[in-house]
Formats: sequence, structure tokens, C-alpha cells
Amino acid sequence: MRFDIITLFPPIFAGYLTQSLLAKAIDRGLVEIHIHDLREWSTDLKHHKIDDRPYGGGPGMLICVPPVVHCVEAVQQMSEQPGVVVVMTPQGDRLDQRRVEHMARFDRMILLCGRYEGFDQRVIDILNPIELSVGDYVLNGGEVASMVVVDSTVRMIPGVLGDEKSSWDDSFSRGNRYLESPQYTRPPEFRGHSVPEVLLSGDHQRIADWRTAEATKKTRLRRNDLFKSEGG
Ligand code: 6GU
Repeated sequence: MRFDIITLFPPIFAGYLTQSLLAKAIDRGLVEIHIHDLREWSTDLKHHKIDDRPYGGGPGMLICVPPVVHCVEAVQQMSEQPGVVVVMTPQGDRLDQRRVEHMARFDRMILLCGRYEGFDQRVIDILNPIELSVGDYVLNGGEVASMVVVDSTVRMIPGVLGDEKSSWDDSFSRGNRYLESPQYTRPPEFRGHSVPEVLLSGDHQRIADWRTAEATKKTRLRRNDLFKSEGG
């Protein structure tokens, strides 16, 4: 799967791309990520300005339409495979695991990271992108949100996780609508806190029943809404 990320702050991505699971997926050729600096498509050759004040007044600055459209068109040309254009914005559809699993089937995504007060509306009207938000709170820009999209999508690509089963078992994945039960590893006791006896019993049926009961209890307590959205 190929990701093209368009941003005003390319250095934000350096650490993220070179660590852990994502770095391994890139090494193994399962994922390609290309970062593009929107400022390079500025029509203002002197200051590489890409934003301006909103018509009609109001606070802050907007990202102008010409550099964004030129950049997306140029980036589309960089691969034969057309990319699905995704604009990261708090006004977008809220990302959830169902959406992630749908997007994991795309061959290529072009992620546009907003800054300031967002984009000129004509960016949306011309590019007709998917608009995505990662939750009901405001971030300083779409960069962190785009990493959320890459991170959650990549782990659904077959072969990316070592153990195929592990993403299936996760909370919110297709196989599971419950939060996870508590987990423990060594030592068996620390500062008076012991591992539940059942987990040391070796009785697989009892362990499975205990985990189901704990997961159900935690979900009911913390996220009762998950029981009501079975279709989700
Ligand atoms: Cl995609 N962008 C910004 N700036 N804030 C957000 C968001 C995106 N999703 C949630 N909050």
C-alpha cells in the first residue's frame, strides 16, 4: 500500500517512519510512504507563501486552493495507481475501526494535512476527497491525525503484524466489539498485587470464561455504547 502525505511540516514524520512496526512494514516492501512539502507548490516564489486571510473576514489564515490542487495533481502523477484523496479535518467523518478496515483495502491514499483555519472550500469542491477527523477535539494540524490513519490502516494489511490473529482479537476489530480483559506477566506478585489465580491455573476453559466475563464487565462499565452499535 502506498501513502502520499502532503504537509507544511515534513520533519514531523521522520521519527514516526523510522521506528517499530511501520519501519518493518516499509523494509519488507508492504508499505511505501512519501512525504511532500506543500510549500514547494507555492506560486509565491519569494516567500513560498501558501496561506491567506479569509474573504469576508474572520480569524486566522486559510490554505489557498492553487498550491493544493497543483500539488495533488503532481503527486497523483508520481505513480500509475490513482490515489484516494483524503483531507484531514475536524469537520470530517469520524474515523473508527470499520472505516480503517475499509481503507486498508485501498492500494494508495493521498493524505492532505490541514493547518491554520483549514483549506479554501474549493480544495474540497475540486478534489472531492474523503474528509476524515480522528475525534471530537481540535489538533493543531492534520499531521498527527494522518499518522493515526496510516498507523491504524497499516496494521490491517495482511503480513504487517507478525501474528495474523492479533489484529482480529483487538478491541473494535471485526472479530471483537469488546474492550480487552486485563493482562498480566511476570512477576506473579508485586507490592502485594497478585496475578488473578485463574490465569495461573492452566485451565484453558476457565481462563477463556474469565477473560470473556472481565471484557464484558469492563465494556459495560466504560463503553456501554459499544453494545448498542452492533451494526457499527
Ligand atoms: Cl483531522 N485535524 C485537526 N486539526 N484536528 C482534528 C482532526 C483533524 N481530527 C480531530 N481533530
